[in-house]
Amino acid sequence: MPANEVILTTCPRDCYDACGIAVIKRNGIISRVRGDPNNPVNRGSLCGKCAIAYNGVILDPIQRLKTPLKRVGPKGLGQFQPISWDEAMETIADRLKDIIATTGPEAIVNAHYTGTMSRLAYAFPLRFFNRLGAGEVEPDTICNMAGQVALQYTIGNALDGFDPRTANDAHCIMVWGANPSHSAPHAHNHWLPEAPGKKIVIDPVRHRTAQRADLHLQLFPGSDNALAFSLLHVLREEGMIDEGFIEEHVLGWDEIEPVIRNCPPAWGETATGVPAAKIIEAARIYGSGPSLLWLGQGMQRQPNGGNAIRSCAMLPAATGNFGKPGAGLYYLNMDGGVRGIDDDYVTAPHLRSGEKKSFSHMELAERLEHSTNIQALFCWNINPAASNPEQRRLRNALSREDLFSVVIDLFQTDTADYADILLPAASFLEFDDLVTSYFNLTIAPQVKAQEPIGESLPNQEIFRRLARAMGYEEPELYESDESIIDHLLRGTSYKGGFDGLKQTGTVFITPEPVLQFADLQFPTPSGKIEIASSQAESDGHPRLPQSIADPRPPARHLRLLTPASMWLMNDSFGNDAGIAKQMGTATITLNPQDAAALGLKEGDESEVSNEIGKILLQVRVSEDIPQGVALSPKGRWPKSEHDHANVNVLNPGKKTDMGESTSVHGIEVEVKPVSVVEI
Ligand SMILES: Nc1nc2c(c(=O)[nH]1)N[C@H]1C(S)=C(S)[C@@H](COP(=O)(O)OP(=O)(O)OC[C@H]3O[C@@H](n4cnc5c(=O)[nH]c(N)nc54)[C@H](O)[C@@H]3O)O[C@H]1N2
Ligand SMILES: Nc1nc2c(c(=O)[nH]1)N[C@H]1C(S)=C(S)[C@@H](COP(=O)(O)OP(=O)(O)OC[C@H]3O[C@@H](n4cnc5c(=O)[nH]c(N)nc54)[C@H](O)[C@@H]3O)O[C@H]1N2
Ligand code: SF4
Ligand SMILES: [Mo]
Repeated sequence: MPANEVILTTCPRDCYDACGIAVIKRNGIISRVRGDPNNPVNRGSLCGKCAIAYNGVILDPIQRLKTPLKRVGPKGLGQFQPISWDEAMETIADRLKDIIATTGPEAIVNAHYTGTMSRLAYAFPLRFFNRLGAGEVEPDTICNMAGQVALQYTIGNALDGFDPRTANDAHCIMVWGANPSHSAPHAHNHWLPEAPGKKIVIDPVRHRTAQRADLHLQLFPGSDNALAFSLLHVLREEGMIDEGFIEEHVLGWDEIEPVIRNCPPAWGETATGVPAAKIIEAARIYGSGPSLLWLGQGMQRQPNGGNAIRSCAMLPAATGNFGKPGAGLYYLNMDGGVRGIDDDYVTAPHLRSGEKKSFSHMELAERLEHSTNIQALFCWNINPAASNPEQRRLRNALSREDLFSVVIDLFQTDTADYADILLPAASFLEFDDLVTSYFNLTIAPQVKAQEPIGESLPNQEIFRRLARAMGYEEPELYESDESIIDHLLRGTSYKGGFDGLKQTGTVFITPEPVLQFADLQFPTPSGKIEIASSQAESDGHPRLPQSIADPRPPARHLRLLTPASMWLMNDSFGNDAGIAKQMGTATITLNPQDAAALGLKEGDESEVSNEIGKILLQVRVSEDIPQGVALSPKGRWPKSEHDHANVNVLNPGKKTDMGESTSVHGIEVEVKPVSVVEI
């Protein structure tokens, strides 16, 4: 073994960047996990959170789960005793067989999401659940389903956006409802500043990307629809509409145009809070494209988030910003399309005999309350006791004695505390896999850099063992990681195999930027962009996007935004001491005028409450937040916080207009000084 060794791997977190990582080993032991200096995206640095956590909690044998555990105390208290893998697998298999025999497999529910996004650890376990016939909590309803449905109606494809490399050809980049400075740090640090075009940010919060933009439109949350209509009004007035493109490729412009005519900038100002002059300026910049439109996930986590995305998607449609360099719309860049990675191969849907029964995350707490619905729950790659709405109700439901819970994680999270059987997952540094950024069109290797800590195992291996314990015979359930990785890579443009990828690190799928919708064929029923959508109509939605903004909260109420934290990755790393030190206590940021009206100043303790819960948060005061809005980042571990709660105790879990998805940025709260709170 060489004394010094560098292993190139990739960060598989749920992050736009998918950074290249160099693991430095000395005498066979990891001495440092750092950014790969040759990686084109992150160029040697990691974000602050991963720089700490990948050298902290991820490598910490004290914090990591090391053996399978079985519950010995009351649910929720996290009292466990170690058991062998064999005993764990037998216990789970016995219980599952019993439920299948007495009630049926759909009473076993699979909750999973993006704790890791490496292809196999993210998706291979679904082969097992397909074979089992388990029910599923529809994964994307906790994150981005409203936007997916809306774009599916409008352009027929939510999963293949513009290629970020085409930014060099763009006159304008509009970042609408995303905060790259937190959620895509290297896009913020490199991609955006290096792009030659003008940057426009549309966000209620004046975050660092907004501060650095040429223009920031600071709209009131939930008023994006109105802003889009008003921008279109200006584009029309200024002759910047591409009539020829509309004629050929857009359905419904004639129907929407009369509405747009009634949405002048002055109306837009009233509806959104953005000064009319800025609406005009933004429209002029966008309209003299080619222009890129990045639709963030934040903006669709609003009660009318689907309608907001449909409204915004009219901008590139009306201005012909498709099918040419420097033009396009981005929401996600997933695997299937141009990358050629066959996700169905990994999940093997053919193993399922009946139809999959799934329901929204917004219903999880309610459904879990009843044993007639759910008798066993699997949680892996997800921490719903921290991330889901109705936190108190969910915790109560998870305490149900007759619910059999299996949790798989690297750490003893809040969700893990409710497990009957808790299984230790290996970290991304401990097995080979593939990583694909959902922003850049890349393919990258995840490479084993050390043995799994304790007896922990990759998700894939855990579900192979479980399949064996269930007595399943389908060979798909036992296919090796190597074989799957090899198969997936063969479908892509990269021909060097996994061994080649390990040497090179991240590769782009083509040498030149991919042109989004190059043939201007849109995979909608008509083949055109459907501003007017019969599909939407037959699903019970309006045929056209609606121009109305959400009503402002009633007096003394604020709209609470809880977006990505700079220091946490969703609900991961909340248990890292270094990160806890950086973050300090949980805060709520208020506009100075709201703070003054509420009798609050910087550093005060406040009680933040609404109809479903309350939480104590330390007040920060900042002009970066508009009046009527409050900001408290997501992702703290409830069990490390006061009263075992994070901001999701305030989330009633109302569904969005489309996709039964989360409207977590649509919460309304009251904020009071703690001294006047009645005890
Ligand atoms: N208030 C509020 N709540 C939100 C949001 C918000 O904006 N505001 N955003 C929502 C969104 S967008 C999302 S995506 C969700 C995400 O919420 P969570 O699902 O809680 O997110 P993560 O922290 O990404 O991952 C969950 C767990 O996966 C574990 N994990 C990591 N790698 C592995 C692995 O290889 N195997 C296994 N078995 N486990 C692993 C991590 O340790 C972590 O405990 O939160 C949602 N909740
Ligand atoms: N550091 C860090 N990075 C992350 C994550 C993390 O937790 N931490 N989470 C990851 C995950 S799972 C996801 S889904 C992505 C999400 O990343 P983003 O797509 O950036 O989404 P959010 O962080 O939810 O919110 C982004 C912005 O939306 C704004 N917003 C809220 N409501 C509205 C509205 O009504 N209109 C408009 N225009 N803007 C609004 C918020 O003010 C916020 O600045 O980030 C990923 N990256
Ligand atoms: S979370 Fe994102 S920014 Fe941080 S290291 Fe991973 S990919 Fe890079
Ligand atoms: Mo997400």
